[in-house]
Amino acid sequence: MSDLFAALSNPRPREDIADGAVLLHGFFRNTEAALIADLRAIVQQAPFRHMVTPGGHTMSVAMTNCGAKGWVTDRSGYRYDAHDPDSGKPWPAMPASFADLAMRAAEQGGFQNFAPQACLINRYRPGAKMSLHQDRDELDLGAPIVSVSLGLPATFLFGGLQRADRPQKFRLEHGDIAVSGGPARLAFHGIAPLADGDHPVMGPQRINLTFRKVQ
Ligand code: MD6
Ligand code: FE
Repeated sequence: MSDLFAALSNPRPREDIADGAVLLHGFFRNTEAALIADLRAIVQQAPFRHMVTPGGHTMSVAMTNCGAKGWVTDRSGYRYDAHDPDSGKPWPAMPASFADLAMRAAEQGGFQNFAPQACLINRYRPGAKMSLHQDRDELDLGAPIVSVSLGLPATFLFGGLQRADRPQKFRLEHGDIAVSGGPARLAFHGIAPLADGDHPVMGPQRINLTFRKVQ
């Protein structure tokens, strides 16, 4: 499908959600097959696992990574690490299909030359959620975060710079990309518990890819 046709067949291709944050609905529709094939290969090398927070809670979201650095959490804290702690091996390389998509989406969000070093891959089964948080483990907060949704729809909670700011709700569907940077880079955000369902392409799950410049 051409980008033009995708745009014409999508009633709301672009949704500005905050100063510095935009949702690009249906953005990856024409590159879906390569993206999913590359995702499967990554997960074979570095399987999903439920990590433990510094506070000792096992996360309901299962995670893995690709790229030069991967985000990890354990009892000692959050950090970026070049190695998968489960295997001791470097994380799988970031495929061109991932890096190209992230760069094109960042450009649409107003951020030129985005070169992500890390891609955190989140897997939600029904009931899994992501509590409100800020992404602040990256040294360069001038770079945006690009977030790609696959599979079951989710409710994205997008708040302000204070944890107590009441979040707004946005629907994220298969093919949607969020770009958040600038004044929105440190906004609190999360994902409401995933509803039951069976996605025609991805099955009973939601996968989210978040691309970051780490250093
Ligand atoms: C998710 N996303 O969509 C979780 N972080 O499953 C995030 O935590 C996130 O969507 C930073 C920027 C965009 C995001
Ligand atoms: Fe986040």
